[in-house]
Amino acid sequence: MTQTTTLSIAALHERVEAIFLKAGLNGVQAGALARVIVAGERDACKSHGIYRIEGALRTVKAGKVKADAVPELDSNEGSAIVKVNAKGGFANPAFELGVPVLAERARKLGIAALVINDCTHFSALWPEVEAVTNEGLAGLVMCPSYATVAPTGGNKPLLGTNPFAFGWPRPNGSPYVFDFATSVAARGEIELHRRAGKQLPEGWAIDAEGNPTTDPEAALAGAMLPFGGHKGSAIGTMIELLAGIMIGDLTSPEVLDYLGTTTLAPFHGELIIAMSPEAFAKGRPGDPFARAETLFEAIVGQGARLPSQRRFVARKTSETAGVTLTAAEMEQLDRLLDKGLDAVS
Ligand code: NDP
Ligand code: PYC
Repeated sequence: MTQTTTLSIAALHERVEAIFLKAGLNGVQAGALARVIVAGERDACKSHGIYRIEGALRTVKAGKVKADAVPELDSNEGSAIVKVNAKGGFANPAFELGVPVLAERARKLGIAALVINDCTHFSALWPEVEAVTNEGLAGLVMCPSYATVAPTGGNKPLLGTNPFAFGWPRPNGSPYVFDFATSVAARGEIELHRRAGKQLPEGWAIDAEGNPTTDPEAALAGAMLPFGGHKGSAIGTMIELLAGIMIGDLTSPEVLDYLGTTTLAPFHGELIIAMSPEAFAKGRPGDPFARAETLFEAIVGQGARLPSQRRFVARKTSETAGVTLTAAEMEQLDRLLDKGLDAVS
């Protein structure tokens, strides 16, 4: 039987934060990174859990992210556009700094956007979209990545896996949240298949010659495919436009040029839009939250499940029983804590 260890969420957080502090990150960076990585493990999202620590440390060691960055808020008084410059650090502390002002502005104006510039982003988007729904607001979050996805009809990496997340607050329960890559799968999933020696499902990727492949190595050397053919390709392109070009930050091909590799976490910007359902529905019949519940009940009533329900079930289990890690994962955490940046190449 494989040996496992179960840790409380707080104990796992303490370990992960200690790893980042040992690696030279300042408190604001280490705390925010530990929160998002532990949330990934807690919610059984392995592709953005502790597996991401090494990539973050490699990026620090390569000098492509500033370990001591302190994000700066430009609240742009009265405007619907709030900006945070991450100052070359990770996106997560920049988001934490900007979200209270974003929420205050969206409640006042009905809609507001948070623009994060000059950040390294490796995490899932649902923690951010849930921070918006926790404020009683609907949220849209998106960012580019690096050129790893061929546009539909093409055969070379150009678009990023460009994640896209949406959240709707529900007064009496967990929010409605979806969050996915605009490629068939996140790149982290391909890497996890490679590490496990498993073939990919068909339709995820093409090799360097443009032929379909199920070999993770060939897929990493070739290109991933957008989800839903031309539809995912267009949404991925929209994200390059809105969360790259429109906010004056890097697009996925520019990120790859800058980094020269996909083994480091990507450096670019991020766009978060918050909307007040009450403000949009004002003067129209019906309560938007009650009407949304009717829609959700109809979906579930057909036997379908709402996105994020798997995560919320996993979260409940972790909150009561803790997070279970394999012996290899525990060894990885111990090694990273012991050796700091010397543990990564
Ligand atoms: P998945 O395909 O695993 O899941 C996408 C969403 O669909 C989730 O909200 C999931 O909910 C939901 N879902 C899955 N199956 C069903 C179903 N049968 N019925 C209803 N809903 C369902 O996501 P991806 O692999 O595309 O992305 C994984 C993560 O990677 C995301 O969090 C994304 O933000 C992150 N990512 C980050 C990038 C970055 O640059 N920072 C780049 C690319 C991806 P549930 O979780 O409950 O199953
Ligand atoms: O899983 O595709 C991915 C990814 C890219 C950058 C961060 N996550």
